[in-house]
Parts: sequence; structure tokens; C-alpha cells
Amino acid sequence: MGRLVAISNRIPLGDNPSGGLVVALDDALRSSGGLWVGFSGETAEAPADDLTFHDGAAFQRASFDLTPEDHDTYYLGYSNSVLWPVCHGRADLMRILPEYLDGYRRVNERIARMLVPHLRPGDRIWVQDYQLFPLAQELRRLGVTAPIGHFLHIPFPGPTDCATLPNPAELFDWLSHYDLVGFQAQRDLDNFAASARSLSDLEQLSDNRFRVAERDMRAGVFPIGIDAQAFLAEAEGAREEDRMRSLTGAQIMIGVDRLDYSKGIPQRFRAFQALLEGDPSLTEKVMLLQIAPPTRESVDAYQQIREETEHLAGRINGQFATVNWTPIRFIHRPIPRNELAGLYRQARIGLVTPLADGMNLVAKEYVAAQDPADPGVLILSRFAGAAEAMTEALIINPHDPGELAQAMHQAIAMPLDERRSRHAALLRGVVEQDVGWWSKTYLDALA
Ligand code: ADQ
Repeated sequence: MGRLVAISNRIPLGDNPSGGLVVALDDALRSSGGLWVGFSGETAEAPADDLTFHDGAAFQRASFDLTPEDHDTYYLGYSNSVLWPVCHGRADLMRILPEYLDGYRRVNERIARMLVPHLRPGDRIWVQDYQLFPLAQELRRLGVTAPIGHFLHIPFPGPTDCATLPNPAELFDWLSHYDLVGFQAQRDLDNFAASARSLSDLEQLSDNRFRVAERDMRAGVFPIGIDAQAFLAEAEGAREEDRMRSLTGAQIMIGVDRLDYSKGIPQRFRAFQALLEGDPSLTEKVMLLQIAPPTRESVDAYQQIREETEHLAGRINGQFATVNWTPIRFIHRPIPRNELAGLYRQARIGLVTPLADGMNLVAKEYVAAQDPADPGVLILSRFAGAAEAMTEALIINPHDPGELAQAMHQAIAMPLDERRSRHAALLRGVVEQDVGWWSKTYLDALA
């Protein structure tokens, strides 16, 4: 089998990769060998026009720098101020500037140019996520005939949201140059088909085959997973002293998210407030531990979500705290994975309440980290891709604080045998459809 060449927006050059996509790709490349190409994270006024290779991994890694202008227009601009909000149902937060789309096209064209000299016969090319939609088209222009696949980690928008893009038809043109486009959930494939029908010339040949201008494209659903065995081991090995023993007495509800407006953190806080307002006997008995490192802080919408969540946590704490108890603990730092696993294991309730989410790996990590003899309860938004398979979680609508507070109540009171049977079913899915399963199923389909 030929080499796997993976391209993602960012490539981690440190020792401990974290973040969903990064861990998944690291794992896939470790088992197959190959080359991983991505942005170094550094900007420079005149970056080299070739890839820089790095030693020290089980596979080859190569990075490139961006100019500050390209970083602003391609990454912060079109990727994260246009595509991200639209794909997460927040067209109201979109910011359209003409230079964004120019920068996005320019960077994709440059990545293709830098990549081509390093390709070998037999390579399979796997492009990751929304920052790189045009890459296949650019590679084909340069004569690349290798199989090229794309995997979209975030939701695909339906026709109404798609139509808010400045260039909906171009989005489908970009995608039509891939041999296989992978989505997280059936919902995304359905949205793709519906949006293609109303906004593009793509003709749908069957459930997962599309054609335009003599080009055939396949699409499919490949739900991403975690490295479940590694996470189980982390959680079992988590040292007692790493855990929050000192806080107990109170049952812990845990939320772990990048601080992003798609994750439903204010909605979660309001539901917790409703829970405490509705049941004063819970005073000092439950606490919400929210771990949410800020991201993309130079984008306005991210400054706003930070202010909103901090303000809300402060208000709720002011309303309910006692001398011995702070109801919400809000941590803005990333946490090492082994510590995270220990915290998940100790939390009685896992709160995964995004308003929109491609998959959400925290839901799977929480399940994998539980003690099967005395497991906690997962509360999961119906708008996470994870909800399609994780049906034994308490599935909720995160917009409804009453419904979410009710699920919190149900989770706190849930008898041990029900917790065990729900957890066993969830764990089976997380272990069977792990990250190795994900990359293998995708790459088999690409071949
Ligand atoms: P994200 O939006 O980043 O990923 P998610 O799937 O939850 O969302 O992955 C986040 C990862 O970062 C998890 O592994 C989590 O443990 C880790 N993480 C978050 N906060 C952390 C903290 N404070 N400290 C340490 N680790 C932290 C995108 C899509 C998702 C999709 C993934 C993978 O938005 O829908 O599931 O890609 O495809």
C-alpha cells in the first residue's frame, strides 16, 4: 500500500499532541507511516517557499510558515470568521471581507505548490477540514492524479445556512475535485446532498455518489473516535492525588471545551442556575467544573463569548456560593491528558451540550474514563454528531434550560444499575468505533 500523505491546517511540532484532529491523525500516521504536512504556527514576512522537514516522529513531518496577512485572511478570516460560523449555524456572527476569500484561495494554492515536489508515485492524499477545501482542485491543476480524499471535522451546513456564504457554488466546486468526501454524521451527508441540490450543478447519482462536469465524487459517513484503550489506561492510572478529592462532598459535573460559541457553555451555566434555583437542597451538594481554554482570541466573537461566560459564572457564584462552596469552577487552562482523564473519572456527570458540533470527542473520552463498576452519566446535546450513535446518553436540547436542568436532576438521582447498563452500552460503541477504526474505514473507502 502506498504512503499516506495527510495535510491539516496546523501540525503539532511538540511532543504531546492534543486536540481531537491532532490525536486522530497522529495515531493514523503512526500505524501506517507517511508524511504529515501543516502550518507551523509561526508567521514571517517572507516565509520560505518550500516545506521544512522535522525529525523525531514515527512518520515524516513537514511544516510551512504563513505571512501575517495570510494568517489574518486565510485562517482568522475566511476559515474562522466565515466558514466556522456558517457550519455551526451562526451566520449572524459571520464577517465577510473580500480579502478573506482571496487569502484563503492564495494559501491553498501555495500549499499545493509546496507539496507537489514531495509527492511520490503511489501516495494517497488525505486533506483535513474546512481550512483546506480548495486543495484538491489546486493539486489537480498541477497535474496530481493520486487519490485525494477530504474529511470534514465540523458540521456541513444545510441549504439555508449554506446560502449565506459569499460563494456557495464555489464551495461545491472545491469539493467536487475530491475522490471521497467524509463527514462525521448522516446529518452532514444529508445536508450536503440538500445544499448541493439547491446551490450547485452537482448531480446526485445515488445516496453517496455525485457528478459534475464528467467528474465523479463519492461521499460517506465516517464518525471519528478516540484512542479508547490509551484513554482507559490513562484513567485507570490517574493518581489519587491528581484528583479533586479535597472538593468532594459535592458531586462534580464536568464540562471540557475549547471556549467557543458553538459549545453551549452559557446555556449549560443557565441550566445549572435553574437546577440550583429549583432545588435548594442541592446547595453544597453539586458543583460544575468547567475547563475551557480560550482559542482564536483575536476574533471578536471569541472575546464576546469569553466575557459572557465569565460574567455569567461570576453572577451565578455570587447568587449561590456559601463560605464552603463555589458552585462553578471555571478554569481557562489546558489540562494534561492524564489529569483530564482522572477528572472525568471522578465526575458523576459529563456535560456535553454544544449547540452544533461535528462529533465531540469529549463525550467519548468521558465514557472511556469511567469506572465501569460505578460509572457517571453522560448528558449529551442532540446537536453533537456523537448523539447519532451514543443513544444511551441522556440526550437533551441545550437551548432549553428546563430540559437540561431536568436531565441533571435525573443524572444525580440515577440508580447504580441504570448507570452501569447505560455506560456498558456506550463504552462498547466507543471501543469498537475508535480512532483506528475511523482512519481504516476511511482509507479503505478512499482506496
Ligand atoms: P473540537 O471543536 O476541538 O474538534 P472536540 O471533539 O471536543 O472538539 O475535541 C477537543 C479535544 O481537545 C478533546 O480531545 C479534549 O480532551 C481536548 N481538550 C479540550 N479542552 C481541553 C483542555 N482544557 N485541556 C486539555 N485538553 C482539552 C473538532 C470538531 C469536533 C470533532 C473534532 C475531531 O469541532 O466536533 O469531534 O474536531 O474530529
